[in-house]
Amino acid sequence: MEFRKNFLWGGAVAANQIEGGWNLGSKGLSVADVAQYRPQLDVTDYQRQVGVTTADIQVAIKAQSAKDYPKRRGIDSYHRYQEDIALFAEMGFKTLRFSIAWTRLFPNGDELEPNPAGIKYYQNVIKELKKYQIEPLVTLSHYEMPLHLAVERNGWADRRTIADFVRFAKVCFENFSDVKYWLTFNEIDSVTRHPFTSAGIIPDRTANLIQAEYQALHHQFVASAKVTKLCHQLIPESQVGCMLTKVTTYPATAKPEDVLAAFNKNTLNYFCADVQVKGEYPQLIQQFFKNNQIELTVLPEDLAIIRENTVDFISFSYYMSMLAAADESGMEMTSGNTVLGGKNPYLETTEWGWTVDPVGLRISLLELYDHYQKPLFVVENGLGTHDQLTQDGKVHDDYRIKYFKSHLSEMAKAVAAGVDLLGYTSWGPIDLISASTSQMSKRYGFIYVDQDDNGNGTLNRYRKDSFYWYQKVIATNGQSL
Ligand code: BGP
Repeated sequence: MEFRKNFLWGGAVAANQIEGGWNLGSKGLSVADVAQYRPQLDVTDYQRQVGVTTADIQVAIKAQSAKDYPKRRGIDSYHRYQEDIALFAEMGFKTLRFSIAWTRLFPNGDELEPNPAGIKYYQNVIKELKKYQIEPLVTLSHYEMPLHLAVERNGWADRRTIADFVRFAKVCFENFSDVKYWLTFNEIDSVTRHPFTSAGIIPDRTANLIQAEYQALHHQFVASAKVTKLCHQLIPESQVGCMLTKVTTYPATAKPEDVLAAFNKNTLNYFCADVQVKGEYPQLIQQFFKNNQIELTVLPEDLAIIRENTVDFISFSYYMSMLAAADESGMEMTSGNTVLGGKNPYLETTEWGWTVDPVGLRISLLELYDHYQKPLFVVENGLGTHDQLTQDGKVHDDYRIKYFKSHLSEMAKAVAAGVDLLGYTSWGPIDLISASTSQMSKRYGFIYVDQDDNGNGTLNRYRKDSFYWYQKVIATNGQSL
């Protein structure tokens, strides 16, 4: 097995989980800035975000406290990006996946002119990366749409958001034109799992939530196709990818009814890729819409835009697999990455109940490549744990090394089987605020950040044992695992 010569090893972060500086440089509030820290949060609540109400948002807008809203403080990368990038460079990163906070460039989302301070900030970040020959991989939208657009018009459920997003993307392409790799929407399929953070939809005032979610998704597909076209025009050598949550579902038993249940879940999981890679809505999803009384407003030109502007590569997050059965009533359930499914008795789970399934990564790579014959990019994968910082500033995270070893060796087998893989970015190479729980104590990093769930700590950075392990993996292009 050999990874390609210029294989893009690195890590992935999102603006709202690292930057902090939520009100600096004229930044506006985003949906992430009002996501509360709720340690007892049940993941099924998070999935539907039933807890998000108009009243909550009004309280959050007024609040100045970053204690209750930990994404507002992040890990202070807004001020410390140079130090963080130097650490990534020390590990030998070839790429860093990060996102642009829309609200730094357009505080409300619908202004006509961008905020120069926001542009400057990301130009500095990109300059710093280039200094170390680290290729930026930029996500345009990672759960951080302007709150104003959510409050004023239910976010992506409103067609006008397409034009605002295209304006934002154009500013990015014009001002960050030495970025070659772009992703449009992080885990685009998540709109139907957490509609507020993914699409700015406020559930308590949405009459037909399912309908609004699929309409929002349609608008995102159109926006994604439009900005793909624009990116290719403005940056001719650019490569634009879609980004999916890959959760492979296995049948709970060999019973044909269970196999069918797994097939149905996987088909839904593929739907967003089908639209963005093949350029059309699959027949089965169209029938699903009819069967569920979902009636989308689709303009005639939408389908042509989607058809003519498909993506160059497919990127995805991979954390786990799940089980499905025809009758799930008596089944032990598990959840993770805001997906709910049956628990697999053959696999272990993390402290947060996420199933650990390295072979599932190989299966995902093989399935996706077989389905679409497009280059793939693993842009998220990792283990969230509690870590212990020792007196002498070390973190002995052999469990993390074990996790990565098993996943990377399965990934290598997929490459050996013929999968065209562009790169691998682990999730959260530096500890950051968790997306689903807003906890700091759920750590993914090779680098430890001294901060607790309440925002106490020096914010100093420490190299964990896994830091040196990953450094060697990159130096040997994956030969030494
Ligand atoms: C993905 C998101 C990331 C990230 C990751 C881990 O769904 O794209 O933003 O946070 O999951 O999830 P969590 O932070 O909830 O552990």
